[in-house]
Formats: sequence, C-alpha cells, structure tokens
Amino acid sequence: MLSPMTTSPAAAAATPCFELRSAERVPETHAWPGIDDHPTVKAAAGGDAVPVVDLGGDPDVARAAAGRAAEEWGAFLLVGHGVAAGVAARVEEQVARLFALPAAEKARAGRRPGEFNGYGRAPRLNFSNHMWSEGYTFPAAAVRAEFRRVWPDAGDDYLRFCDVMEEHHAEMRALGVRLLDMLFGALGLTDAQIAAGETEREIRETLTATTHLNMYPRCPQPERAIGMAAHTDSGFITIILQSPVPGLQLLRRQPDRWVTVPAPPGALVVVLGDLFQVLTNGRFRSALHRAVVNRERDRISVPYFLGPPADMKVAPLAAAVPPGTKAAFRGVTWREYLEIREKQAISVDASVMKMLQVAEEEEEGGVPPNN
Ligand SMILES: O=C(O)CCC(=O)C(=O)O
Repeated sequence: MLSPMTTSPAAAAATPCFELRSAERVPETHAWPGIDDHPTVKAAAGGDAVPVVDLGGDPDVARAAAGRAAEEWGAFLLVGHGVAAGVAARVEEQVARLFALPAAEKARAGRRPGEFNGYGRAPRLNFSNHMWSEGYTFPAAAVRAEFRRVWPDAGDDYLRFCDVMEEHHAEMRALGVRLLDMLFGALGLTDAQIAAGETEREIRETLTATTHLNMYPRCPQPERAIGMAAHTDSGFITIILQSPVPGLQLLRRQPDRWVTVPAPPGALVVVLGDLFQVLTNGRFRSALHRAVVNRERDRISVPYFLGPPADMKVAPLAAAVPPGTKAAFRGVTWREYLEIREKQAISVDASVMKMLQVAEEEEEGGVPPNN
C-alpha cells in the first residue's frame, strides 16, 4: 500500500483525533462499511490453508513452494528464514513503547501536508472514514534522523528504539534480497542468469526500503471497525512481522472470501505488490489484503516494503515473457503508478493494473494518458 512518494493531502491526517485505546464504542467517524462484504475463513485448511515456505529446508522445495504461492496467492508465510532469534520480540516491544507515548510526544512527528513519513493514521488515499489503527512510516535506513522528531533529546529510549529498528532493517534487507533471488529462480531463471542479468542486478542493487509500524488497539466493536482497509501493496515485496495475534486477511476468489493468516511465533508473512506483478508479466500476482481488529488484544504489525527507486522504469522481465508473445504490461515507474492510482481514486480494485495492461492490438510503450 505504501510508497515514499505520496503527496496526497489525505496523508496530512497526522494525529488520531480520537483516543482509540480508551474507547467504549466505535464512533461514526471510525465505523467502516462493508466489513462483511465476503465471508471470513478462520483457521483455514485444505485449499484455504495459507501456503508456507520453509527457507531452512531443501532450496529446490522452497523455490517451488514460493513459486506456487506467488502464482496462486501472491503471499505466503515464511519460516526457517534465519532472522536472528529475538528480533521479532524486540521490535514488538519497541513499537509498543513508541505508540504508548503521550499523544503530544507522538504528535511532534505528525505527518504534515504533502509528507509521507511520520506518525499518524495510515496514509491511505480516498477514504473518508478512519481506520482503527495508528501508524508511523519512515525510510528504513534513516531511523536515527526520523526518530529525533519523537525523542529530540536522543536519550536512552531513543537509542534503544533505533538500535532495534536498525537490526530489523539489516535482517529484512538481507532477507529481501534472498527472497527476490528465490522468486527469480521460481520464474525459471538460473543462478547464473540472475547474476548476469542486468535488470535483475539493477533491481537487487537499487532496492529501496520503507518501514511502516502499525498499532491496532483492541476494539470494543470489532465488527464495526477495520484496522487496515483492503488494498494491494504497490512495490515489489513486503515482509510483515506481526504480533502472535491473527488479524491479517487475504482475499481468495471464486467464491470471494477472506482467509485469516495464522500468526505462529517466529513466522513472517511475505506479500507481493503490484510492481512485482508487472515485473513478472502477471505470472506472480499481488495480493489483496486487509487487517481486522479484535476485542481482546492489541496487535502490532511491521510491514517492510521493498521496491524500486521512484523513477526506475519497471517492465516485465524478458525471462517472464514467453517466446513469441508480447509483454502483458507496459513499463511504469513507481511514481507514475502512484499518480495513476491517486487520480483514479482507486482504493480496492485492480484498476491500476488494468490500465497498465497492454491490449492485444497495442504496442508496449509508456503510461497512457490519464483522463
Ligand atoms: O497489519 C497487517 O498485517 C498488514 C498491514 C498492511 O497491509 C499495511 O500496513 O499496508
């Protein structure tokens, strides 16, 4: 969902105007229509069991499982990933401490008009209602500069927070590159092709990373509120660290239903974004997802968004376009993608992706005019 380039005035919604934590009911400002648009499948089994990829086992098995999951779900649970033990618990502890700060301290870092980074409601476009969450977005590599806004004295709390978030960034960045290579492999590229491919190398070397922190306080009427509205992520790959409290849901089609992603301790969730769907010529798909809230427990999630630089043209990889066919998507930069999405007032459906599709009789080219 997120991207570092958004300039919508909606992003100016800095400080939650209503204290979620002490609420006894969900006010109209936070009531979310259509939560029950589709049935929900909890503790799913069989065809609705969220795929699991184990990076700690046989690499061929992991690659094949990731490829299947990327084609069918656009998302999977990741285990055996080798991220240092304790990182998830440390991140969760620090994020909980951040959001527990007095409102006035968090407000020091509130998003201002046109700004993307900072504290506030999640920077969603085109929603008039509020979600049941607080958020904080920052460039993953710039944690120290960003959080001086919250802790201007740069004291012990600040240092502890920054150490943990930098540890998280280092682990997620390395994991992201591994995942990218594994998914390129699942597309059919050999290690030698991945190493030699100019586009593949450029993608790996220029990856940008944005971290978003979500706090979903327990909610007195979870059936009336949404933690994070349904959306697809816009970049390449998102790696989500979550509390051991389920809340993330993936939309499965025919019949449409929300499948709750389990939250076993230590597992991460990988979600593919729209630009990865473009890059893989539609073979791997982005996943429509949302986060629901519950009555009993707060939930924290930390999506780590990996994508290209804002002005790098993303087009289907040669290896993803079958010989004798033409690319299914035109090339687009992340910035262009977001401009289309913002102008089209798109929130939930796949209209941006439809606009990027190359029609049968059309030549591939730039982004079409947006009218
Ligand atoms: O809370 C979650 O698990 C998902 C969060 C999410 O999709 C987002 O922040 O874009």
